[in-house]
Amino acid sequence: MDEQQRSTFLQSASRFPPPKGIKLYYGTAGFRTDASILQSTAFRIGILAALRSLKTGGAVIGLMITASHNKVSDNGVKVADPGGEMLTQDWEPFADSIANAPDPDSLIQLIDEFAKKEGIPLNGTKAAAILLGRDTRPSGESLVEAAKQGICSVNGAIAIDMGVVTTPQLHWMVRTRNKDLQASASELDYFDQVSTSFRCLIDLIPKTSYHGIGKLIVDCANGVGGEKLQVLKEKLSWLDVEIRNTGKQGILNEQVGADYVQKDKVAPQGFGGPDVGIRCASLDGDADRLVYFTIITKGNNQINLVDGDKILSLFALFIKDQLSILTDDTYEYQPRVGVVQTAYANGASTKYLKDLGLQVIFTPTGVKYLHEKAQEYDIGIYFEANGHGTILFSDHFLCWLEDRKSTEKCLEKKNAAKRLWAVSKLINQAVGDALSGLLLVEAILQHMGWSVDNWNELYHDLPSRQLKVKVADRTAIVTTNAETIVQKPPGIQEAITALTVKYPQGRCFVRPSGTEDVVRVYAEASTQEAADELASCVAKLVD
Ligand code: 16G
Ligand code: ZN
Repeated sequence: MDEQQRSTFLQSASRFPPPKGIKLYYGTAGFRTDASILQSTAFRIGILAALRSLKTGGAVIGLMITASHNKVSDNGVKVADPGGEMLTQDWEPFADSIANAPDPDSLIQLIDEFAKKEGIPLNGTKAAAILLGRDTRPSGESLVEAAKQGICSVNGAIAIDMGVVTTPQLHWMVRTRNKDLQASASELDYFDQVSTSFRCLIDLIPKTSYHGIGKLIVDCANGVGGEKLQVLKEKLSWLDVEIRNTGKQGILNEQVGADYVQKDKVAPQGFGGPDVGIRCASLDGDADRLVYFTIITKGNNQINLVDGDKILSLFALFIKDQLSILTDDTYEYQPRVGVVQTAYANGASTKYLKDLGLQVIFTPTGVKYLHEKAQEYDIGIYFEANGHGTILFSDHFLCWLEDRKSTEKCLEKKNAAKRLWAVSKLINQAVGDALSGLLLVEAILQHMGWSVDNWNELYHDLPSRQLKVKVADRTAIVTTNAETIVQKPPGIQEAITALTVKYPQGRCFVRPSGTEDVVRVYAEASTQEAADELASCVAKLVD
């Protein structure tokens, strides 16, 4: 790097000293910790994002400031690659090392070495562009400012601030700007695409089978999803949706939101007796997770949870139905459909999907792993039980579909092609998106004429239990086979297996969390008592 670049880095980096005595990690989904110690990380990851843009030939890169479903005093920094997917894992070690560089000199040295190794030009001859977004956390504004300073300290790099957006909106804008060369893909374009494709799916519902399915109430976790859903509601004025927990009163993620509802299996704040039996949904704080639920009885907050596995099952069923209208076994082109889950997927969902004749693959926890696997298919559908997931369509499949859509003579087949096309436009192919996912669920339920109970009856979840165990060093546990087998320390897996076989339909695994300093235990069995007992016995093994 030349002297001018070095002195720019020196000056700007000295304004953002790192916190003392704290080690920061990129983690499963970027850096995430107390917002008060993230200034230097936001600044440094701004630099990384600019380098990433230079490395990818000037592609637009995303930088999102969010801590998702964490408490409001936390925040986080994560990077989106040119396709809108998570930052390539090859760059995570570099992210860790620059975040932890103790002073500006060592930071500059690390950047210099990395840029040389990766062949990244730092002389200002190439342009770089970073889209910035943040959720509604009060700390977001100053962290975006720090990130901007990092970006602008790299020769040739510019920062484009998209303001307060959902995480999936930012990923979508990055993907759309790079892929469709729609240089200006904005939030308005996102709303247009999502609402147009949703309307298209509704218009394609055969009139004979159309049934109203009643009101939907949405818990927005007191986060960014509330104001964005309001925009969609105004565009789709006939959609019967009531929006709650928009953040005007309650606190972000506090006893609200998809993570709370899914983990604790209770209704969020602001929901109660009058809502019994009504179809409800919860988004998380940055609107990339979605679960549905119904309140069972008045007077308590117990719910029937319709989790990510069931959203996945609904999507997979719809896609399979439409594909089977379009092609039969003798058809020359058979699109490859893959369903991707993690070990947290309820065993009953996996059985349901396999019984549908679908190929089910498992990956470790974390969107980056599921997304990567789903990309191997013509249609890759992935979901975590926690409600994060999406559908990916290969370019090859979309070309074929476009052709079928325009040349098909049979109206039924033409409509099936149009529906799949609309799904590919509605669903956010960059990353799981609670808003577009919610509209797809609503469109499919309307298409099927299904109530939320009909949907929930697709299969019955096996009873399960999750526990957290605080241990001295969670990294001592090393897993393999998509986190289902403990490799280290020796002996633990044998003990888990010996306990598990005692329970009918027993399944159990342990893994170190990627976001908290705990080991997580998951157990499943034919009764709730058995699942609880298995989980607590295994928790004692790792304690
Ligand atoms: C993050 C991941 C989520 C995963 C969770 C696991 C992304 C965008 N988010 O929230 O996919 O399920 O971590 O947390 O990748 P854990 O490792 O603490 O169980
Ligand atoms: Zn989230």
